[in-house]
Amino acid sequence: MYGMMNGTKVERAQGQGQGQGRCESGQNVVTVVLGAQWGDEGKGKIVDMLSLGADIVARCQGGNNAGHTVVAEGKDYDFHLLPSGLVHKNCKGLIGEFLFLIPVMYTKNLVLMSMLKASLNFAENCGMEWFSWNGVVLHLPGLFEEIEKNEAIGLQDLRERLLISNRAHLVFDFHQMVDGFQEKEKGKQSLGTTKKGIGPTYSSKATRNGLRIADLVGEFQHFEEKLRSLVNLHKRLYADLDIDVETEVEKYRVLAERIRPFVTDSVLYLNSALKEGKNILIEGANAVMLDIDFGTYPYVTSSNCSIGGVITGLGIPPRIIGEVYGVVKAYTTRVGDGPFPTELKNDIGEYLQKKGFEIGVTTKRKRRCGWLDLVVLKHSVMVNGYSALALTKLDILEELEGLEIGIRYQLDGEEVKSFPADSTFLSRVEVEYKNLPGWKSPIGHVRRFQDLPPQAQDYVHVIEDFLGVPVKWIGVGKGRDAIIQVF
Ligand code: 2SA
Ligand code: GDP
Ligand code: MG
Repeated sequence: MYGMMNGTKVERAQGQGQGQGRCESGQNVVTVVLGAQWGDEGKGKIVDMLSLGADIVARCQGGNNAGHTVVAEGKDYDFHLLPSGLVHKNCKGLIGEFLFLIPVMYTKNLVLMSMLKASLNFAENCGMEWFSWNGVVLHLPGLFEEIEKNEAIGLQDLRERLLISNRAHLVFDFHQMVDGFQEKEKGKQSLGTTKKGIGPTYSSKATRNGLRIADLVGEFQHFEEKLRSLVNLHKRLYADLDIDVETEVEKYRVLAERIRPFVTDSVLYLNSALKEGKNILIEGANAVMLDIDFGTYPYVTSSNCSIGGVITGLGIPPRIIGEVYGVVKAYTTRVGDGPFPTELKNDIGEYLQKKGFEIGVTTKRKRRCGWLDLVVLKHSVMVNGYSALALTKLDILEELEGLEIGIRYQLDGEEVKSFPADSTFLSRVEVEYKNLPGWKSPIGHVRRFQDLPPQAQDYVHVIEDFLGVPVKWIGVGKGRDAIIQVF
């Protein structure tokens, strides 16, 4: 099965993108899941699904600005620092059986949802570990809060599976306050950040004033000196900053002991795990259009949310990366400020927001909504080189009469050939659309591509043909099983 793009066949080959595999040297490869638009594409759901075949699920960048949802076992989980894969519970007694089952599934290319469901009992008993890697910025009070919240709703053994990189940077409460101040100072030019202190923490990292987990669990006196100096630096910059440094020092004296058991050298750990044949799944946070280099700067977050961030945020060699899955929402959303060429400030935008329940998982802000933008996605494909796509939330379009897909930008009558680096320029472009008919029938129950209405199939083909990348999964509902595996 294939589509065409500039004469290029978009093969949907059996075996392509089957999750974990092996590179030429026989070593296991790492599977990566990345957001292909402005975030909230449904990465959490896809990571949850793929983590059935993973021993390790890791985050490599961002902080608790991210919000990933998993709907499973009748519960809605939201993760911010914890990777979404950990809904699958730990029971060390069954690791052997689980590791045996996965290679059998892969060699026979039978990673169909029915098989996955049949193996659920094993997967739910896997010994999966999860990590916050060096590229992540950690607000430790937020991390423990998140762990406790998830323990309270039944997620077991979280602490036994937790590992933290000694190179991860710490987000302090004053970073979060500064985030708020900076937004206020910007006034009308504000970025609409989550105010989780992400930008100020990455700033401290880049100016080499930041404090890392290694500092915290090292000689506490050295940590205290560095913390006092970082506080003073921020107080000099922001006169209104109200920090009781003595309380902060004592708070971190306690947190140092709480976090110590989980700290590891991630480079050594991950490379050893790969040699031992462990399957590693990386959950990207945020998305390519929020990437500090390739996104709609300055309306971006402060990490590399594209493929580069996986390497710098993990400490693994690039050739070990296997499949790179891009998660694409069937329309576009953006939360926060910044240009959004296909935004719909009308009834259809409102319909998408309501029907799609487009509300920020971290801040509860309404997400802005618009048509699918293939210009954005073309840029995203070039940056990340996806092996296949997961197209989510196709069900949200099911009531619409007619659909539009952005296929070209124009400015002053001229075609814009590359994705604009200048956000002012981007805010002025006009979008050329391809019109498609809607299918006007529910698709939430559909589990095979051929059972989708022909108009919905066409919608998927247009995307594949334009981008030259096959769509491997189609989301038709928020639940774990509401997905079509196309090949
Ligand atoms: P920040 O806080 O410095 O990273 O904000 C900078 C920009 O990045 C956007 N951003 C996000 N966009 C989509 N989803 C995110 N996570 C939450 C979610 C967002 C929420 O899952 O819904 O709850 O509001 C996320 N995190 C950061 C942000 O809106 C700024 O435009
Ligand atoms: P992430 O940040 O990419 O993990 O995405 P979020 O969790 O922030 O937002 C995605 C939202 O869409 C969540 O509420 C999911 O439960 C929901 N979702 C994911 N896939 C689908 C789908 O295929 N259909 C529907 N209706 N909802 C979905
Ligand atoms: Mg999100």
